[in-house]
Amino acid sequence: MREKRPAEYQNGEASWRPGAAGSPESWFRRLSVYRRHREGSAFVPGFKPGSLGRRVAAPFRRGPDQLGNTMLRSVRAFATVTALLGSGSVLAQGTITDGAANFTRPASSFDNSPAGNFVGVSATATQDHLFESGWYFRVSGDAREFFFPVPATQNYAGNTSTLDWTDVSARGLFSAREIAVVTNFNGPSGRVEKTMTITNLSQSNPLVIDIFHMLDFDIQPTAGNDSAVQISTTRIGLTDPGGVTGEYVGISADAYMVRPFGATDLGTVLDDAAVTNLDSSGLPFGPGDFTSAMQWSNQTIAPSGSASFVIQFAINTATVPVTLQSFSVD
Ligand SMILES: [Ca+2]
Ligand SMILES: [Ca+2]
Ligand SMILES: [Ca+2]
Repeated sequence: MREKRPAEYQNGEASWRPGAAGSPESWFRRLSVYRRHREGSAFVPGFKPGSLGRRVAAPFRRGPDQLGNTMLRSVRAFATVTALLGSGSVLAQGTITDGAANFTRPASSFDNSPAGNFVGVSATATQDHLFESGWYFRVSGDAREFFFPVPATQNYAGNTSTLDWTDVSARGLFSAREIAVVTNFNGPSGRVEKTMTITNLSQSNPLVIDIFHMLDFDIQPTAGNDSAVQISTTRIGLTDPGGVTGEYVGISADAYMVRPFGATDLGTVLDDAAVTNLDSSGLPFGPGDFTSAMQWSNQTIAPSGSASFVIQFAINTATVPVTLQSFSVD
């Protein structure tokens, strides 16, 4: 249930202040959020897409000439978003299921607002406790991070999805495979584990890369009142006043960061034009609208070698504090 945004816009006026309006990245991100609200608006009593649409669209009425070159990318993106808004259909990438628990990647799962749904894991089975969940990377020398684009192939079978990128972002540097598994537990409760394996396409040069995973939990029934604490180094526990709990762990990650949803949240800083390094700050958090990310820093992958990075997120059950090595080289 996408109750987050209506509350966000009511109590989050600070994030809409004029001073924040100059960032094309933040505007595009808000447009993406808006798009998904449109996708889910039928399920959000009281949501008023019209008023929000005017607010979001306002800076674009000034036109690209006044906004500078950096705005052009967002204007193009806006055209894409507008096309999606007009399509009237919501294409899902796929769903994996185990008993009542299921994890879905909606249409916009491989962009700068990587949507995800995680339902069937709380007493109200329709409650969706996940807003966004996605991977980002920064190759050594890059001036910023990048999200993983739509995979070359996607397979969803039972409780497991397998995504393959034969050449991530067509840079000729590395391929990738993500395997995600959803596990149902009693309670109800459930957990998703994602393993991202990066393979260096060069037979002669090491690949030095930073890997990020971003997670925006919206613990229901209300998104904007989540609290979070540090359980262990890169393992985070969340609570909602209604009783639902969450956990997020980056196994053997080097750092985490937690920030409230808004102009400096993790989805925004991992998509802006600057290098971002997580500094394990932001906990304890809340109550507020939680966003978070994990970082594996400066990973060196040998020529033709591979390395794997693992995250888990869970609702109403624990993540498994895996002690297995997350890094391996073939
Ligand atoms: Ca909450
Ligand atoms: Ca950044
Ligand atoms: Ca959140």
